[in-house]
Amino acid sequence: MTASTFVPPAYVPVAEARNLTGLRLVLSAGVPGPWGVAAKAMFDIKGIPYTPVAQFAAQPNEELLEWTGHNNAPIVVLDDERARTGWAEILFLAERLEPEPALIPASPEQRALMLGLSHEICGEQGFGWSARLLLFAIQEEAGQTAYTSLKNRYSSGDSVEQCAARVDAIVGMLERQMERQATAGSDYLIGDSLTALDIYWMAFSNMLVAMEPDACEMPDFYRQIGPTLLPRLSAPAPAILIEQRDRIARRHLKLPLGC
Ligand SMILES: N[C@@H](CCC(=O)N[C@@H](CS)C(=O)NCC(=O)O)C(=O)O
Repeated sequence: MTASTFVPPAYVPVAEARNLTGLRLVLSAGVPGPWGVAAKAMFDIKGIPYTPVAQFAAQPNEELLEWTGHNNAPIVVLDDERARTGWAEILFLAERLEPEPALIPASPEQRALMLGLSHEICGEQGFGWSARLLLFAIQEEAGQTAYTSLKNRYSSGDSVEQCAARVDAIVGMLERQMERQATAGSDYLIGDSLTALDIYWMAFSNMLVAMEPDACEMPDFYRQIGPTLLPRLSAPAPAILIEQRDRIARRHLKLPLGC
């Protein structure tokens, strides 16, 4: 076993997990991958029990691939249902398993806005994808090739400039949304209560400004993502968005978030 495939005590290895029933949640061990942090937070907020299973970031994860057909994280497997990997299908499963607290607004207008903005954070060409590709491009410029395999895994064909422009545009849009909400007297990104959108932003904002160690554990290299990306962006991380995610984490989750 190499250091990169050591299964930390909080996780169950794939070989064991695949023989279990119930909800299995595959997460990148030791790395706060934002899609995984968000999925975990949703199940935790709803009080849905799950078995955490280890994925190893940037590794082939052959056993996982053989079990689920996927090698990245998060992956959610409920009993013998199909493995779920997309942010939206994981959200809808969580709502189905435990409707309260609802993380998808009941009103169709708010629901459409919430899902659209969530795609802008989590989906292809969204904040997370674009920030990650920008990071890989900057690392390549500096002659670092450690993440080349991941770059191929997540390639979208976008140029560095397109990635930076997308990150700028999405962060600006979220900032304006939060300003409108604050003016209306809400401290949530949509409506006047917690939705999945607040959770996605909490998880993904670590790529701009890492949460304090007492709020979210993460390796040092992950804390360097924001300082690496921000000089390539047109503006500093908006304070209103960072304050909002800190508030969401403190109010709705048991801290520190672990990985
Ligand atoms: N399946 C997710 C995306 C998941 C994803 O991008 N996972 C990354 C998190 S940074 C990952 O597992 N990276 C490490 C790896 O690929 O080994 C979705 O499209 O909704």
